[in-house]
Amino acid sequence: MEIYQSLQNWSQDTYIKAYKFAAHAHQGQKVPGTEISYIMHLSFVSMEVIAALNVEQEYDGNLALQCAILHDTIEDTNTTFEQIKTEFDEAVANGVLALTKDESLAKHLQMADSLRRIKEQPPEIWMVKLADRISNLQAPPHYWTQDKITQYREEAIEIYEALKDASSFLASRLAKKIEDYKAFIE
Ligand SMILES: [Mn+2]
Repeated sequence: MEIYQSLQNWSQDTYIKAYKFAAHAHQGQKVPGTEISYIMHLSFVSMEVIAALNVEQEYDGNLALQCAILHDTIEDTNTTFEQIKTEFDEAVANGVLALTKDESLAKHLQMADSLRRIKEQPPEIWMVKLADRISNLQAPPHYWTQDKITQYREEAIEIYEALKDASSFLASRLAKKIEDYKAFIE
């Protein structure tokens, strides 16, 4: 039997552990505007990260993927920073916290604040934010107004400008999604 010398820089077992944790944490949540389980979003975000890791092999794939899968746990579930630190490690917990909006701030300040905190983290965390917005630039929920859709696209440009240096693969994919998203603006 041939042993395949993989260049893969992440582990399936690490992925599964994070995914199970997130599946429990997000249990019962749906993708907004649909009846689809919320974890589909986590599958898409982590898939985008894996696609980037295939070609940008200098990154810590386990850090990127754990943060991709867990990125909404502090923001959207009862999960705490301490729990993630205990169950995973401090780098993962710091990454997830940076990816969490500070809801004590006024809404219009939250994105700039989050981007500033993400930029203090390693590039793997920047990649997750790029992958998150790539995944979210699909057809908007039916109840979004034109203003909201326009604003969401502008916010995506802000994310692109702030974080593009972490991954040219994800940056070019996000640029394409931002272009395509014009189709939803009347
Ligand atoms: Mn997300």
